[in-house]
Parts: sequence; C-alpha cells; structure tokens
Amino acid sequence: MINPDAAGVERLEVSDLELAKEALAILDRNWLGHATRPGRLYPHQWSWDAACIAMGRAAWDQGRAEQELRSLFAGQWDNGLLPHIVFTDADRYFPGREFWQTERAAAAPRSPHTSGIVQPPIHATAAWRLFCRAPDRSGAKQLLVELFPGLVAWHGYLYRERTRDGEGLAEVWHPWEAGMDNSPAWDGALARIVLTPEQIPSYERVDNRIGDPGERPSDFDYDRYSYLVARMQELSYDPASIRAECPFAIQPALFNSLLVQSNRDLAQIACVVGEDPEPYQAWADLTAGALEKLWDEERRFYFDFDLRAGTWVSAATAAGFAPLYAGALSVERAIMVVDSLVRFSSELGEDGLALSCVGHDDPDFRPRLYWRGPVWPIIHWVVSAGLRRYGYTQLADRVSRTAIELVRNGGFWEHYNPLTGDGQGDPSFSWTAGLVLDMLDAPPSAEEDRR
Ligand code: 9WN
Repeated sequence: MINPDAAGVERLEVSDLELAKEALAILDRNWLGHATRPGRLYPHQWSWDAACIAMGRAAWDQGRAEQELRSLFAGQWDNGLLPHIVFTDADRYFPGREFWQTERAAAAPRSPHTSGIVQPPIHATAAWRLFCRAPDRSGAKQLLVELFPGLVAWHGYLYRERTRDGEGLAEVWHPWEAGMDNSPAWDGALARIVLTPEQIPSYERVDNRIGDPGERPSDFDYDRYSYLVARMQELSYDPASIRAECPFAIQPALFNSLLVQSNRDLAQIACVVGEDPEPYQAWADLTAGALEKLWDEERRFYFDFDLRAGTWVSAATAAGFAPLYAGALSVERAIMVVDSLVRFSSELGEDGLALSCVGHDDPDFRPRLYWRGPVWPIIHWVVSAGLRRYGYTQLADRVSRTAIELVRNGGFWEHYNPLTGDGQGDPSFSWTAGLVLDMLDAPPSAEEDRR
C-alpha cells in the first residue's frame, strides 16, 4: 500500500510513481509475514537483499522496512556474525538448514535457524538510509537505538575475525560471502580445491530445476560451494580455525568498499543514538586506506586479493569500481578507474548505459550466466553512487537511470542481459524492487540536510 506521506509521492513523476507502486507490489508479493524473500528461487531471508529492501521500502512502508532489519538481526550470532540466510520453513532451496548444521557452532542461535557464513556489510548504510527516509522519524530513531549494538557487534566481528595482520581488509571464506557467487574472480581459487569423490558431500541442487540451468553456476562450482560448507562444519564454524585452514580466502573490493561506507553510516547512527562515533570513523579510515592493496598499478584497476595465492585474482570484474563508492581514491586514480567503464558498458535504448558484472573483453564473459556477465542492479547502484561522489553527476544519473529503465521496460528481474536488455533469472525479484525504490528516491531527505 502506498503511504500518502511517503517522501517519494510528491517528488516522483507520474511514470516513476507507477513504477514505485509496481516495486512495492513485488515486495508485498514476496512478503513472508516477518521478512521478504528475494524471489521464488530463494524462499528465505537473505542478508544483503534484506538491507537493500529495507532502505528502498522505508519511505513507503516504514513498518515492514523496520521489520525486515529486525528479522535479519534476530538471526545474529553471539559472536556478531550476521548470517547470509535466516531460514523460514520453506524447503525448496539447497543448501537448506539441515545442510548447514549450524547447531555445531556454539555462537549460533537455536532459533531462528541460519546459515553459517556472511554477505557484504551494507546494513548500517541501510539502517541509516531507512532513518533518513522514514516518515516517522522518532519510530526510526527507536529502531536505530535497538539495532546499534547489533551493528557494532557485526562490524566488530568483521574486524576481529575477518582481518589479519592488522590490515583492515575483511576476507571472505566462501564465494557466497562475496555475494557474486560464480564470478570468474573465484575461478583460480576454486580450481585449486581438488576434491576426491568422497570429499564431495552428497547434495541435490534445486536452483537449476526451478531456474534456467544456462543461467546458474556449474556443478563444478556447487561441489566446491558444498565442500567449503562441510569444511566449516567440521571446524564447528570456529573463525580462528577457518581463518587458518579454509582453502578459499579472498579480500574482495566490493565487500570492503561497502564496509567503509557502512562504518561511516554507523558513525552517523552513533551520533543519533548518543554514542561516540569515533571508533566507526576510525574503522572507515582504516579500511579505506587498506583498499590500496587491491590496486594493481600495471592493470590500472582494483582487483580482489587471493590470500592463499598471495596475489590479485586475474579477472577484472565490476567490483573493481567499488572503491569509488568508498571514496577511497585520489581524483587522478578515479579518472583511471572511470576510464575502465568502457570495457564493462554497452549502450542500450536511447541513452542507456548497461554495466555488465564482467568486462566484455574478458574470455569468461557470458551475458546470461549469473555473475559472469549480466547486469545486476546492485552494481549499478554502487557504481552510480561512486561516480556521483567524484562529481561525474551526469554519468551517475545515466547509470542509475539505465537500471530503472531496464526494469520499466522488462520487469523486476534478478539480472539483465547486457547486450539485449532481456530479463534473466527470477522474474519477480525483491532485491531489484528495493534498489529501484532507493534509486527513484535518492538521495534520502536527511542526507540532503547533512550537506
Ligand atoms: C546463495 C539471494 C542471493 C543473493 C546473492 C546471489 C544469490 C545464492 C544462490 O542469491 O546467491 O547465497 O543460491 O545463488 O548470488 O548475491 O544475495 O538473492
């Protein structure tokens, strides 16, 4: 239902208002009663999807936006880990809660059931944007008061368990943690995991029965995804043991860039709830500085760092633009990064500029294959915000408008073909709806007040 006091109602043109209503209808269709499922393929609550849904929905349906975050944080572990999935009772998904066996972890809650890994930390940003957009500011302040300890524990977990050598860069131990599941960036690390048939846990995929197998990761990937989960179970999800032994350990540019901004937003939240913002600003500065490690001077672009190989990953992905979003570059460096956009861009429609998640010139570029080529709204959202930060206002508008037009023309798909604009993956996708609402309404009103 449209809230007549929603900030966007007055601000939006009629056609955008119609689109916003469609986005809200998608979110309502995927509403589970306590949280929003991403879509038919994904019947539980996912971490970074939930954050984007909450910030997009805030101006229109503050109640459900707040509930979305509360529900996610209900699954937080005692050690601060914010799980990538909070499970519902639905069973049409692999790996379901029986496969994760998180009861082996002392820190995991008994209820709700959760997975045992994380996703990119965009939650403090979501909570802050929710507050900035909320029609009922005092209710939203109450939410910030409630969430603040959980957000601090979540970031605290990342700095305590996911950084090494005081470096300030968080690492991921599973491709699902980076959010870009079958990105070619992980090919080298996954190829090094050589498995005997006995080491591959027995499992049955659901995703390639519900979805088009031509748009889903390979069995080779799933064998390794499952193996990595089984390995973490054997280690009782103990972070120190996983850090020492996990064969997959990557410091990703997108994950860390989102962390920088989330720390800044956590500092804003601290001010609102009467706490000291300094520790979170310090985390932001630490990680922003550490992103320098991901810069490859030869290739003039940012690459995720493979800790086990001791070098950068070889594939250039759109994650390499994320340090713009973090504001972690000099203006000279930003010019070089923006120059790389051409490798990722295709012109679509009248003025569209579609950004694929992998460069078109990459030998592994596949326009339909999930994180190996399609256009993802989250990438447009991050790149657009990064360009805006560095003063490329027109380009930034073009990038966010393109995502909006892809949706207007084709519907709320999970991802889009960068060459044709056709929708792919799940056709009624909540994450896309949340991000469209956010982009239609950006910037939130209180952020404007701050300038
Ligand atoms: C595994 C829910 C999630 C997104 C991820 C996306 C995909 C899951 C899957 O779907 O991952 O977490 O089963 O493929 O890659 O970014 O959060 O939408």
